[in-house]
Amino acid sequence: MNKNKKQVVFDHDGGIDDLLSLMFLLCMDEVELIGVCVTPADCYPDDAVESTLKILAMFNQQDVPVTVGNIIGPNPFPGDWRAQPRLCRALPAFLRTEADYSQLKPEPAHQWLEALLMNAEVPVTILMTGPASNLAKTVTHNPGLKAKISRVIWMGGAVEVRGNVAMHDHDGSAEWNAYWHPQATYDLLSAELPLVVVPLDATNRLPVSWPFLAELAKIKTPLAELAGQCWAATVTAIPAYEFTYFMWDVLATSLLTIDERALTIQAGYLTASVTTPDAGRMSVAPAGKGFACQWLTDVDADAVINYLFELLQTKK
Ligand code: AGV
Ligand code: CA
Repeated sequence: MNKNKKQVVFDHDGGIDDLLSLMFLLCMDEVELIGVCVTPADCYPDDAVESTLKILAMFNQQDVPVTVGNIIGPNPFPGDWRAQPRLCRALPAFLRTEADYSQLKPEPAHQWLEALLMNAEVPVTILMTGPASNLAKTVTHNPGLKAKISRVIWMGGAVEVRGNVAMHDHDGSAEWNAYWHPQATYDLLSAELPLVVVPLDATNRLPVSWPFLAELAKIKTPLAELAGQCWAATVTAIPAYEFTYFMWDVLATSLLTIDERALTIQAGYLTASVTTPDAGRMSVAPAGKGFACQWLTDVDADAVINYLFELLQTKK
């Protein structure tokens, strides 16, 4: 363990921007990745595990343990979305790389996380870019472990903007990570961890736009090329009701190390609904009714993009 580096557990759910997030995280010199949890939400876990192991191998991180969650939220993601990141497995850079399956540990993610926190000598940062089911279960089961967590960054929720769920049992007010397992969302908030939520309010500023892709294409490193290929896969494969892919998870990941002047962070109280028709909806609540946390209300998109480009250029 390198005590000068931030100790980070990354819990993701295998989407294309989750995989991009793993690449960016591994470019950060100030971060030591100590484990990856795969939540079987917006992915098929076999795809997500293989792509995760291959990205770790690309960065020579074959010592990092990987686990898969066995908690399944009540509101499954659309199958087309879950299948979309399989495309990454077909890219030449992935096909050329060997996955080391000895990194894949047999215990379910939340059990692995509980043991990791129990044994942690220094507080751990937890980055989550999928539903919060593993951490919610861990801290509900063993609240004493909260002392071992220095910061939680979670991409999830829509606070003062509309959500992105379009399902027959829903009024559209929730974001998908919060909706997949509404009770986990509530449990995460009610644990009152040192939590920063990265909701759609902020990620809406960062669409994967054609000008963005054109700027990225000017960086001619192998990693920038690979990132461009992954993002290219997001411009068409989107079902009818939503045509824009955003840098949801990548923004949340950048919070690990970005200069905070790029961010507008609000402190207050949030709560979440667990019932239809607005399950997973997050809202601001008065003190006593909601749970203390912080959330991003806005972000300087140019500053974030410049930072991402910097990361791509400094590594390999
Ligand atoms: O709601 C955003 C979350 C992020 O963690 N995910 C995708 C990101 O990984 C769900 C999602 C919303 N819209 C989507 C999503 C879309 N059009 N395609 C795939 N996933
Ligand atoms: Ca995700």
